[in-house]
Amino acid sequence: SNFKSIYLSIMKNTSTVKSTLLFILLSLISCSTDEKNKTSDKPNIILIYLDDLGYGDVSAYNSGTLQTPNMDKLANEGIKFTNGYASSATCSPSRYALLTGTYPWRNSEAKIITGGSLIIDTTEITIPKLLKKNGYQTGIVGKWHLGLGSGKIDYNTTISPGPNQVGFDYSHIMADTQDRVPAVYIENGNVVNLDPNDPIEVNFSMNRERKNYGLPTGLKNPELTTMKWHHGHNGSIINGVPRIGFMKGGEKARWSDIDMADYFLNKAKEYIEKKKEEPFFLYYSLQQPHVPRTPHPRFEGTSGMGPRGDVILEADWCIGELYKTLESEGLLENTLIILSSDNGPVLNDGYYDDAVEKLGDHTPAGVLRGGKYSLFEAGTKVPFMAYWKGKIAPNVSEKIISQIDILNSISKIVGSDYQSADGKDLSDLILKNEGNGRNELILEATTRTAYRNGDWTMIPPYKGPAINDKVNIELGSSKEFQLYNLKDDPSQLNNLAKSQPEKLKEMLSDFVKIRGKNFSTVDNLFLE
Ligand code: NG6
Ligand code: CA
Repeated sequence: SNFKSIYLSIMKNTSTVKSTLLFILLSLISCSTDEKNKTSDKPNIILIYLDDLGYGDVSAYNSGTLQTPNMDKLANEGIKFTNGYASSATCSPSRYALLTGTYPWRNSEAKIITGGSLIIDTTEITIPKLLKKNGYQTGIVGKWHLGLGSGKIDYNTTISPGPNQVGFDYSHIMADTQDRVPAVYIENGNVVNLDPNDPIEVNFSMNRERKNYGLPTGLKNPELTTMKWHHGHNGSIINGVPRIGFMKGGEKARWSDIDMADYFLNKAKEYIEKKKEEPFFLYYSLQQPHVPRTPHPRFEGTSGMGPRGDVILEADWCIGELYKTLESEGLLENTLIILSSDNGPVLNDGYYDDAVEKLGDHTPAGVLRGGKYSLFEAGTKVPFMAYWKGKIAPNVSEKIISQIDILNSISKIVGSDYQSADGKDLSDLILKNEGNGRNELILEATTRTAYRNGDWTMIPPYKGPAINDKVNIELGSSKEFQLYNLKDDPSQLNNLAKSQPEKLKEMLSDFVKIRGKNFSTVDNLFLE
């Protein structure tokens, strides 16, 4: 080869030739370090996103009864945020905000989806789209829940638009949630294992005559269920689990609930193994611990807390396996991992599954008030951590960070100029624990909004129940203004709205500046 002949000719040495050799060698070395630096400018990025995992469900956040060593490793050896927020207290709006860097209340369609259309406009900038423009391969494995198609979805053709139309080169998803039909996986728009002779039909209409539509239902045939429904979830029974909605056909395509964790993990691992040569972005979106909680038998009984605890341990194991894959592929030093959850915890979300009965001393929300669906802290304050071996030093940060900041931060990290209007570039905070977090943040829960600024949080008055009795969670709605100082009162027990009228006024006015005046269901707000 060329190298060999240069080498050999040089070996017939004179001292000038020797120094030339040295020069060539040095430039080769420096060139290869350049190459390396280049790749670490574009690290692989993995977003691990859990579904309904609470602030107190990770032992790094709440050293209690449930042990999550693999998530703890990322939190303790990376940066652990103790004021990290999902944008919303439910799934679809949070996921919309995560991928677009835009507040979900700006998009009237960003509400919990049940068989609905794609809520991201195909012209919107998303994390995968931005990364694709910057030379990344982009994949999603797991729960989507951002809608598919436009109008009625035909599951028997290639479904579009979906993840592949908003920036993902590769997608292997479940459409909405594990408790909704159709219980099938969809790869790049096509239902996996679909038999054309057994087409899938789905409907979610609660008015129609359900008794004879599709598979037996939880409503009519509760004796066929192995998991009992508590509220909602009385539609088609699949694998003994009654779901939201009704389904016909697609028998060979139906997923196995107990294998779902392994299934998605394997797809995620395969993706990494296939794409490792070039920078990749993987959105690994786990289904746990959302209902129905169906741990693989390997995890049954492992937490002593019933299926909810078991699937958290299962998810933690999956995260450990993913980590091992990165390690054995030699990718850890060049991979940024961000882990968070789409909203806070809930125990009974529609099935009798012992989540309440076997909870014991575990506190899924830690000391926080509320839970999923709530404007109180536990609705949106979630585990939030970033890990990059050799790059991010172990740190705990109390700075405020939101999932809408991930897009802007990633944009900066990969050298792009794009910044969404609502998000902040917090890349220095994430990578170096430097600089400030956010000062302020709008929080959302089922279309209601609240405002955090510094140590304070303000919830304007809302009509509607204070508690959702079915799930037994305080929603944060009250006819009174609420004002809390989170530093002194992280559990939001002392409403200071009456004793601190000046602070309330200031908070309200700052809130309205971002949110606009149309934010409350109570009309008699004394806005100036
Ligand atoms: C609710 C479901 C709940 C859960 C939620 C979505 C009923 C009564 N409740 O409508 O079980 O599926 O939607 O959760 O059907 S989320 O985490 O995806 O937002
Ligand atoms: Ca969720």
